[in-house]
Amino acid sequence: MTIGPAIRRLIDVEPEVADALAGSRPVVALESTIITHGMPFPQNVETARAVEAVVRENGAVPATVAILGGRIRVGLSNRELERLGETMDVVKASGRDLAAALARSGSAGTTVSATMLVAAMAGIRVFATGGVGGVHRGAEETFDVSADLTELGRTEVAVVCAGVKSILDISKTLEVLETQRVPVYAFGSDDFPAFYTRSSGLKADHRFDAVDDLARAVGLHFALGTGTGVLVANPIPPADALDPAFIDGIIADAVAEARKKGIARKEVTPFLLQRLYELTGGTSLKANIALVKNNAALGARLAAALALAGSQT
Ligand code: PSU
Ligand code: MN
Repeated sequence: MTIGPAIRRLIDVEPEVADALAGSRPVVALESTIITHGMPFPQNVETARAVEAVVRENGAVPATVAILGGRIRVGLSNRELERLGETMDVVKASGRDLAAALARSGSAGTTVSATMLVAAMAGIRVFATGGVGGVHRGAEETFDVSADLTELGRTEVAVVCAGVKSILDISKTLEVLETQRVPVYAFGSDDFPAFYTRSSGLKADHRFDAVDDLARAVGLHFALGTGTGVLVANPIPPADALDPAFIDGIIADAVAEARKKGIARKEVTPFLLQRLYELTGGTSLKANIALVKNNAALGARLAAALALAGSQT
């Protein structure tokens, strides 16, 4: 994708973020569907702020992406984060919804797919979140495959996540990433993590134990001009991980309920996330907050290592 002045005119980049980018200093993009549809108020706003603070503590500038009042925004103020988190009925925008949200002068939380797209337009290479979308269970019937995977297959951004939740079919998700030529790098583990737990029981393609080594691989992936993103899978810290039997049972119940109710398309993931929160009595939320912060720290360290490597070449 060529990012010309016409596209830049549609994006408002916060001055601090713009300065950092102009000076090739580390910036980490953050998504906002996690705020609007991924967590309840007020923990969503508290987490969004805490995550920005973690990015700063680890040496990078945070750039939360959202659509506010018909403008694509890269970097939000505290007040704007709060308004986004407390407003009910904000739209969930994946990449394909961006133009319609702008045309209606609306506001929207951006998913991983939309945030990757905007990050690439703004020149941001690293993006941290909790979990990415993937291939849903039963996709052989429903065809429900998240646009996040398609985006990873065509947009050069490294997405740091804690793997994917087993609300998804993790094995099929890894198959689609392989098909799309998206490398999966696990940090400090041989296994691909399953969000609430450190292992999905499936291996990641590559393991890196040091941030510098991870940054080398990510930097080379982009230098090769392969045109695809990178999925960095960072397992939840051991102290915050949930018991697999406990969470898997609850996930199975939530998935069955969604199926029974005929929930489809973009409603599926928000429905499941909400039910997990309710059925675990908030335990899932605590784990979720811990792993997002952990990913924000790794994202910032990765962005810093990439910026340093860039300044030495
Ligand atoms: N998975 C999570 N938490 C989230 C999401 C997914 O554990 O908040 C959000 C992200 O914004 C992701 C989106 O990009 O849901 C995927 O939605 P869908 O499955 O409809 O593509
Ligand atoms: Mn879907």
